[in-house]
Amino acid sequence: MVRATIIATITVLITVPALAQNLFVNPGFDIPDQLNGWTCTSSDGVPSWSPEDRMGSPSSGSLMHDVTAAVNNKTVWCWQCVPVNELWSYVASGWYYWPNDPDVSQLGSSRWSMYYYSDSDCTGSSTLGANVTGDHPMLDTWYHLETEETAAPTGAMSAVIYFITWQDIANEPVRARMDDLNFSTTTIFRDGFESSGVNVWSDSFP
Ligand SMILES: [Ca+2]
Repeated sequence: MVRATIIATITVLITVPALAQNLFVNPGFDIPDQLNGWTCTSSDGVPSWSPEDRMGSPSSGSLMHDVTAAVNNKTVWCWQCVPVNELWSYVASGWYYWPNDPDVSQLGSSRWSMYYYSDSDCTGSSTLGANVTGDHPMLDTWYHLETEETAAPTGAMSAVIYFITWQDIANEPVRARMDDLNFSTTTIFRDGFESSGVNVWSDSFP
């Protein structure tokens, strides 16, 4: 009986992964009529809060981008600057939705992009982390999009993650919503020995 309990406990420990902390502020757009925590561009369209939540929650909403440019390949994007640790690995992800709306052409794409910075306020030298582009073969459908996992370079202290809605063709406006955005580390132990030292490790047993 004891052995069975121990085996059951071990099984639970193995099959329940630790949830990585989401480093974004307001990642699910829970505050009505607000884009708290997010900074957005508006030169080629309008970013706004939408009451339509991905899971249909009446107490949450989503981020909406309307791109209405008179030239090809224009965007509206929103981003956050978040702290990172050098040599830790990170991944950005989120959900996007292109509505079937006669007012828009929907010829475009959703794109996530992240950059690492050498200073804590997302200034200094920058390094591209990852880019990823999502298609929307069906309208009125939520799709999940995730960047590849990348390691913050030596000296990195912060990162910017851009959530971009891209309009392909001039005067063919597009509209997309985003929700449940995430940026988190995939590193459990600091320093996977990519650096030349082992300073962050201890050799004493507690
Ligand atoms: Ca939401």
